[in-house]
Amino acid sequence: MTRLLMAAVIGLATALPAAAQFQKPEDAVKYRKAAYTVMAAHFGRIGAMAQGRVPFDGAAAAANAAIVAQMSTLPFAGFVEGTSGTEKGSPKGNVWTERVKFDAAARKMQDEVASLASVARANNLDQLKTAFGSAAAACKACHDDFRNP
Ligand code: ASC
Repeated sequence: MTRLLMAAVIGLATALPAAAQFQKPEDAVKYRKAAYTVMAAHFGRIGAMAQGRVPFDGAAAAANAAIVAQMSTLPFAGFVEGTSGTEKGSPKGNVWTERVKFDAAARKMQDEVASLASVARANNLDQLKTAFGSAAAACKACHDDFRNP
Protein backbone atom coordinates (compact mmCIF):
# COMPACT_ATOMS: atom_id res chain seq x y z
CA MET A 1 0.00 0.00 0.00
CA THR A 2 1.18 3.48 -0.63
CA ARG A 3 1.68 5.69 2.38
CA LEU A 4 -1.18 7.89 1.25
CA LEU A 5 -3.60 5.01 0.89
CA MET A 6 -2.50 3.63 4.24
CA ALA A 7 -3.08 7.02 5.86
CA ALA A 8 -6.56 7.14 4.31
CA VAL A 9 -7.40 3.66 5.58
CA ILE A 10 -6.17 4.45 9.08
CA GLY A 11 -8.04 7.76 9.01
CA LEU A 12 -11.27 6.01 8.04
CA ALA A 13 -10.84 3.28 10.64
CA THR A 14 -10.22 5.74 13.45
CA ALA A 15 -13.16 7.92 12.39
CA LEU A 16 -15.69 5.08 12.68
CA PRO A 17 -17.76 4.91 15.88
CA ALA A 18 -15.82 2.78 18.35
CA ALA A 19 -18.14 -0.22 18.47
CA ALA A 20 -18.45 -0.38 14.68
CA GLN A 21 -14.77 -1.24 14.39
CA PHE A 22 -15.07 -4.51 16.28
CA GLN A 23 -17.16 -7.61 15.72
CA LYS A 24 -17.24 -8.53 19.40
CA PRO A 25 -16.52 -6.67 22.65
CA GLU A 26 -13.60 -9.06 23.31
CA ASP A 27 -12.02 -7.91 20.06
CA ALA A 28 -12.13 -4.33 21.31
CA VAL A 29 -10.50 -5.38 24.59
CA LYS A 30 -7.75 -7.25 22.75
CA TYR A 31 -7.17 -4.30 20.46
CA ARG A 32 -6.84 -1.69 23.18
CA LYS A 33 -4.56 -3.94 25.25
CA ALA A 34 -2.36 -4.54 22.21
CA ALA A 35 -2.10 -0.80 21.57
CA TYR A 36 -1.18 -0.14 25.22
CA THR A 37 1.34 -3.00 25.17
CA VAL A 38 3.20 -1.54 22.20
CA MET A 39 2.98 1.96 23.66
CA ALA A 40 4.35 0.79 27.03
CA ALA A 41 7.24 -1.10 25.39
CA HIS A 42 8.44 2.00 23.58
CA PHE A 43 7.69 4.36 26.45
CA GLY A 44 9.71 2.05 28.71
CA ARG A 45 12.75 2.34 26.43
CA ILE A 46 12.64 6.11 26.85
CA GLY A 47 12.17 5.67 30.59
CA ALA A 48 15.28 3.52 30.78
CA MET A 49 17.27 6.40 29.29
CA ALA A 50 15.54 9.07 31.37
CA GLN A 51 16.32 7.08 34.50
CA GLY A 52 19.91 6.32 33.50
CA ARG A 53 19.42 2.56 33.26
CA VAL A 54 20.66 2.58 29.66
CA PRO A 55 22.91 5.15 27.99
CA PHE A 56 21.16 8.12 26.37
CA ASP A 57 20.74 7.73 22.62
CA GLY A 58 18.93 10.72 21.18
CA ALA A 59 17.99 9.09 17.89
CA ALA A 60 16.57 6.04 19.65
CA ALA A 61 14.65 8.25 22.08
CA ALA A 62 13.15 10.22 19.20
CA ALA A 63 12.20 7.06 17.29
CA ASN A 64 10.60 5.52 20.36
CA ALA A 65 8.74 8.71 21.27
CA ALA A 66 7.33 8.99 17.74
CA ILE A 67 5.93 5.46 18.06
CA VAL A 68 4.45 6.25 21.48
CA ALA A 69 2.76 9.37 20.10
CA GLN A 70 1.32 7.45 17.15
CA MET A 71 0.15 4.56 19.33
CA SER A 72 -1.47 6.93 21.82
CA THR A 73 -4.18 7.70 19.27
CA LEU A 74 -5.33 4.07 19.05
CA PRO A 75 -6.54 2.51 22.31
CA PHE A 76 -9.57 4.69 22.93
CA ALA A 77 -11.61 3.23 20.08
CA GLY A 78 -11.40 -0.02 22.03
CA PHE A 79 -13.26 1.33 25.07
CA VAL A 80 -16.64 0.09 23.91
CA GLU A 81 -19.63 -0.13 26.27
CA GLY A 82 -19.82 -3.25 28.36
CA THR A 83 -16.08 -3.89 28.56
CA SER A 84 -15.35 -2.71 32.09
CA GLY A 85 -14.14 -5.28 34.59
CA THR A 86 -13.00 -5.80 38.15
CA GLU A 87 -9.75 -7.66 37.59
CA LYS A 88 -6.40 -5.92 37.96
CA GLY A 89 -5.65 -3.62 35.04
CA SER A 90 -9.13 -3.61 33.57
CA PRO A 91 -11.07 -0.37 33.19
CA LYS A 92 -13.49 0.60 35.93
CA GLY A 93 -17.10 1.38 35.05
CA ASN A 94 -16.53 5.10 35.53
CA VAL A 95 -14.80 5.17 32.13
CA TRP A 96 -18.35 5.17 30.76
CA THR A 97 -20.21 7.03 33.52
CA GLU A 98 -17.60 9.80 33.59
CA ARG A 99 -16.82 9.76 29.89
CA VAL A 100 -16.06 13.47 29.62
CA LYS A 101 -13.46 13.20 32.38
CA PHE A 102 -12.03 10.02 30.85
CA ASP A 103 -11.77 11.61 27.42
CA ALA A 104 -10.03 14.63 28.95
CA ALA A 105 -7.51 12.33 30.70
CA ALA A 106 -6.92 10.51 27.42
CA ARG A 107 -6.38 13.78 25.59
CA LYS A 108 -4.00 15.01 28.28
CA MET A 109 -1.89 11.87 27.84
CA GLN A 110 -1.95 12.26 24.05
CA ASP A 111 -0.85 15.89 24.38
CA GLU A 112 1.98 14.96 26.74
CA VAL A 113 3.32 12.18 24.55
CA ALA A 114 3.08 14.45 21.49
CA SER A 115 5.20 16.96 23.43
CA LEU A 116 7.58 14.17 24.39
CA ALA A 117 7.97 13.24 20.72
CA SER A 118 8.70 16.84 19.85
CA VAL A 119 11.15 17.34 22.72
CA ALA A 120 12.87 14.04 21.93
CA ARG A 121 13.91 15.42 18.56
CA ALA A 122 16.04 18.04 20.36
CA ASN A 123 18.54 15.37 21.46
CA ASN A 124 18.81 16.77 25.01
CA LEU A 125 18.67 14.37 27.96
CA ASP A 126 17.53 16.93 30.54
CA GLN A 127 14.62 18.03 28.38
CA LEU A 128 13.79 14.40 27.67
CA LYS A 129 13.68 13.62 31.39
CA THR A 130 11.25 16.46 32.07
CA ALA A 131 8.95 15.57 29.18
CA PHE A 132 9.08 11.88 30.10
CA GLY A 133 8.08 12.73 33.68
CA SER A 134 5.09 14.78 32.50
CA ALA A 135 3.96 12.04 30.15
CA ALA A 136 4.31 9.37 32.85
CA ALA A 137 2.30 11.54 35.23
CA ALA A 138 -0.50 11.79 32.65
CA CYS A 139 -0.50 7.98 32.22
CA LYS A 140 -0.62 7.53 35.99
CA ALA A 141 -3.41 10.06 36.54
CA CYS A 142 -5.70 8.12 34.23
CA HIS A 143 -4.70 4.79 35.78
CA ASP A 144 -5.41 6.14 39.27
CA ASP A 145 -8.90 7.27 38.32
CA PHE A 146 -10.05 4.69 35.80
CA ARG A 147 -8.07 1.44 36.09
CA ASN A 148 -8.49 -1.34 38.62
CA PRO A 149 -5.38 -1.59 40.78
C1 ASC B 1 5.22 3.31 31.98
C2 ASC B 1 4.10 2.51 31.67
C3 ASC B 1 3.00 3.13 32.12
C4 ASC B 1 3.39 4.43 32.71
C5 ASC B 1 2.90 4.58 34.08
C6 ASC B 1 3.36 5.86 34.71
O1 ASC B 1 6.38 3.07 31.72
O2 ASC B 1 4.09 1.34 31.08
O3 ASC B 1 1.78 2.72 32.03
O4 ASC B 1 4.82 4.45 32.64
O5 ASC B 1 3.32 3.50 34.87
O6 ASC B 1 3.01 5.91 36.05
